Amino acid sequence: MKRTRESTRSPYSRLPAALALATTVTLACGTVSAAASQPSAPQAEDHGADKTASALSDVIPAPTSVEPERGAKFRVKWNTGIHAPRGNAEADRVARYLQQQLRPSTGYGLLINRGSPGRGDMVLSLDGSEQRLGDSGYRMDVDKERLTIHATTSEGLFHGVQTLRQLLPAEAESGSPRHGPWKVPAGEIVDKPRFEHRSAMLDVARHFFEVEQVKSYIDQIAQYKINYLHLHLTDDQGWRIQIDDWPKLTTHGGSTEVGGGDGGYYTKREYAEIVDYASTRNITIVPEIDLPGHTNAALSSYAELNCDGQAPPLYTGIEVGFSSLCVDKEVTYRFVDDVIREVAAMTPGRYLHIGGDEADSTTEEGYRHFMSRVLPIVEKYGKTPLGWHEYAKAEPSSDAMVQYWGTSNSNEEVSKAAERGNEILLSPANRSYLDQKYNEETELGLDWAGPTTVRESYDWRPGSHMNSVPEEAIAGVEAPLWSETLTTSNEIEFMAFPRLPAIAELGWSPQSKHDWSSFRERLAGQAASWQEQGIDFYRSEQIPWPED
Ligand code: NGO
Repeated sequence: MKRTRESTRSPYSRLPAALALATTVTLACGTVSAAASQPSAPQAEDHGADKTASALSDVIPAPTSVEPERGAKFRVKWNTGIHAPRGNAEADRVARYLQQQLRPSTGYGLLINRGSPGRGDMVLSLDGSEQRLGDSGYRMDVDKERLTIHATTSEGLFHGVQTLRQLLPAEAESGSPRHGPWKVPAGEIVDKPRFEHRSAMLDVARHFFEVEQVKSYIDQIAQYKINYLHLHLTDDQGWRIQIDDWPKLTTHGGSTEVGGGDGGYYTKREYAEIVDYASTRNITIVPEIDLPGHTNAALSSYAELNCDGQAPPLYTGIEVGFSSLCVDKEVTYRFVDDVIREVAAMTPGRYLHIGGDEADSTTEEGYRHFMSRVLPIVEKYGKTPLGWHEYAKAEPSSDAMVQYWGTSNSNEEVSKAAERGNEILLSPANRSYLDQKYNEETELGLDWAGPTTVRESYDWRPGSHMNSVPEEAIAGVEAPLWSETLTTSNEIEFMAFPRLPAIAELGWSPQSKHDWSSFRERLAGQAASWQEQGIDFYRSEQIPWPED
């Protein structure tokens, strides 16, 4: 990440010096304003060598179908416009997003027009001709004259724009003026997701991350067509979301983190800012309030929530399973009702995650009783429950979603839940947990389910991963990033890249495109773009990275 605290203990290399220098270069004709509102002068055009590294198929996640054409490439030029359909605010937003992405590096105005598309324009089209693509798919047509992204919704357009970003030279991702030419290979891409639910998770409870850090992660995951960000907002070490009816949750319960740092929390305004920002990146936030275990921060804030009426001290270690709300006290359900009501009111998305994992200090009977009271509360406030797979034993109603986080390929409760009609979200810890070390030498991360190499995170099949859970029951995949050992954005990036794109591909691309040897090549092709974006990543030996 470019703008946040630097890690002092990360074992990975920084940007190569040459690259860091290159980001300060200005164009030969002088500095081009990144905020240009008029097309730049023609002399800003760069007629240098064609740096387009990519072929039309060099995209992650792998598109459903790619048909390259031999013809001349499309070229973004000083007078290229972005054509958006008239009278569609959402499509306009995507057009502005594309403009903002490419202005700083190209220095071009990339003006938005809503009349008839001009020659040489980038066209965003919602012409309704692509019903087969569903709400999320797109078709991209590229020839010398024009680049068109067709979709049925702005979501599809947004996905097409992510593909376009990967097809341009990596320098297009720079935050400062760079030399073109800005070419895109000719041909056609037809693309739509395999699974509806493609999620990342960030644990802001073990270590707190500021709003800007969360936004930065949102930007990073959106480029791989992730459409949900699950925020793990509460745990033993911290309560991170303002609840008006129970203010000490944050003033006391949010005041520390693992290792004893200052912690922090999101005010409702800040949280709304995250939700809104995510929505402009086609990402829905799924808030998690982990219950009834993982609640020491709440128990420490309010003595009455404890069975013995004694508030425990705040906790800054990394053990799990020792805390539980008092399932026999009525105040517990008033508390949960208030919290869920307030969190539901802050959540435009469908799902509210109620945790349910590792409730080792709650009896089996107490757990079922607790869930039987809490699940209807979630529904009362208009949300669909989502929970870690342990909560399946409480038999949530059939529209609830169950998140599998185990390391084996079978789980009876999960199979039964699928039979009852629950959708299953897959985040197998030994495959998709981004907090697991890459190998024994990795300084950051945990290793209870790993270590997990890039190949291991890619080489599994979501459709048949769980015995007796058919593909039809799989909602999608999630890549959780727990933060016991992570304190900076650089560290988040180092654990997420390159494994997050692996999970993103499993969620988006058809099984027929699942191919490790192709994936590792395409992943290597992303490195230059990550460097331009300031993303720190792990240089796994399994990937043929280009030489610096
Ligand atoms: C487990 C545990 C979390 C840990 C994580 C670390 C789940 C669902 N509960 O996953 O509390 O942070 O592992 O990898």
